[in-house]
Amino acid sequence: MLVIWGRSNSINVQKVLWCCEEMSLPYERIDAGGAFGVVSTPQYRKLNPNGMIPTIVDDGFVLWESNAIVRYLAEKHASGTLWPEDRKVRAEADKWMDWQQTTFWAALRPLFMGLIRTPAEKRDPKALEEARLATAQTLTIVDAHLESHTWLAGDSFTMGDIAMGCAIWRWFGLAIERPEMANVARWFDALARRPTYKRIVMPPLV
Ligand SMILES: N[C@@H](CCC(=O)N[C@@H](CS)C(=O)NCC(=O)O)C(=O)O
Repeated sequence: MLVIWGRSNSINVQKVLWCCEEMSLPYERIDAGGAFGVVSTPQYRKLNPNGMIPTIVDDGFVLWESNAIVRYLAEKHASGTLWPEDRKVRAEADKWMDWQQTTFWAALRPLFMGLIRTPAEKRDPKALEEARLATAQTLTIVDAHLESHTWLAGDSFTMGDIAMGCAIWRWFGLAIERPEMANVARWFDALARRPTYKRIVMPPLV
């Protein structure tokens, strides 16, 4: 059986869990990272020398990097759905996955870490406000794209929505002021209607 290492409240672990649940793929999850530790042990470092989560072991095949894992699993088990068969649609999905990690999460992470993982007395209000504005600005790109697309890669739900969907809950789930973005809100509502998203991604942020 597929083994997934990582605590369930991690954005990057959630991508993998949600992907599996969308495909009804059975897995065993082992807590690691954060308060669970494990990631610094020599045994874990043999699997993932970065000491990060998630890591998967699939029939002896070890893989880390959340988006690479989602691509691997989607190609293996969900060709034609999460993994679009059309090369251009697949490239679009791929693009949003990379954008989520390199651009969107880079903007949002300081806000998320500041508000959720930092005690109130240690927060830097100026840095938080800068991150809030930078994230809102970055999100206008998604909002404009979703004006003419139902899902990120086009007409159907794909692996691109998985990566960005995990990140967008870190925006809508925060107690912050958010500018109105009708298309992002419509897309988020559609995600929130998926039982798998509700179960894996939408528990309160911790
Ligand atoms: N680029 C990596 C980033 C992995 C990453 O940053 N993981 C975080 C959790 S979201 C982590 O391992 N943090 C240390 C810990 O939880 O102990 C990926 O996408 O898998």
